[in-house]
Amino acid sequence: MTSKPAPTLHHLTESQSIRILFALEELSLLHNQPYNLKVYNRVKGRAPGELKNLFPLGKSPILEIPPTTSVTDPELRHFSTSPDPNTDRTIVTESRLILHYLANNYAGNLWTPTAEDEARDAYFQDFAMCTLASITERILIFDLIPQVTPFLFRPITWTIFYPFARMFKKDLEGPFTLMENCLSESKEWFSGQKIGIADFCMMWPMDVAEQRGWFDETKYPKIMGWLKRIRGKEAYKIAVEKSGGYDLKTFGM
Ligand SMILES: N[C@@H](CCC(=O)N[C@@H](CS)C(=O)NCC(=O)O)C(=O)O
Repeated sequence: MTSKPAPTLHHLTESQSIRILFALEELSLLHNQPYNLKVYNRVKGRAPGELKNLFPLGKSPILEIPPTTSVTDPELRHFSTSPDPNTDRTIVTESRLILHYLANNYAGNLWTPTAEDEARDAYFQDFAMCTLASITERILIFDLIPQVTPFLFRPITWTIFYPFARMFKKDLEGPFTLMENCLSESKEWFSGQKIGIADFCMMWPMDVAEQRGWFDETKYPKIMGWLKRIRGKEAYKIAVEKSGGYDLKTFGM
């Protein structure tokens, strides 16, 4: 496949941008598609202000498409912004939209599900970004507050917030059971017979849950098998190596 001008990923350490980095590495290894990477370190746990020069929200991932690249998806213009009127670069934000952009413009049919798996792939994309991520993010707040509280006050915040974290962790049981029941020998990916966008989407909430110890692998062996398949991929290993840090226990703090 002929490669296109390299897009640039603006990546924040210890962040969900890892799935875009992983996808770009897959494209680099399998399609010889080059990309540029700019890594930003977290400052007191947050994104540095300079990301706001690219997009007003200043969150990562941000994918910058060089001006020479034609945007085949006209809808994207609507969701993108070009803060510098002198450049015609396209800025793409929102992880799932970026993954779709990469799939439509660089991946050929690499991540296109079979006709039979189309609905499953679409379902698990939304499931990962909405259902699962909203639970993991809720738990994360209650888990992180005691962790970032000054040492002296930590027992107080822990006493207040831990019961909420424990209560919300129970909300993971339903989604995990559904996920476990959907994986099989013939459909070992959330996208179905082959890895696809749903699998990239699922990585972040699952990495958070597993790294922070909210996931019991003995109860959900098929999900653990999926996680190991992802982590065993060359592109994933390279992505983690290049990411500048992917420790979701400490978030680099
Ligand atoms: N909905 C966005 C979320 C982006 C987002 O919240 N990114 C986090 C990293 S996990 C971030 O940049 N946080 C830094 C901050 O809020 O200061 C997406 O799907 O890409």
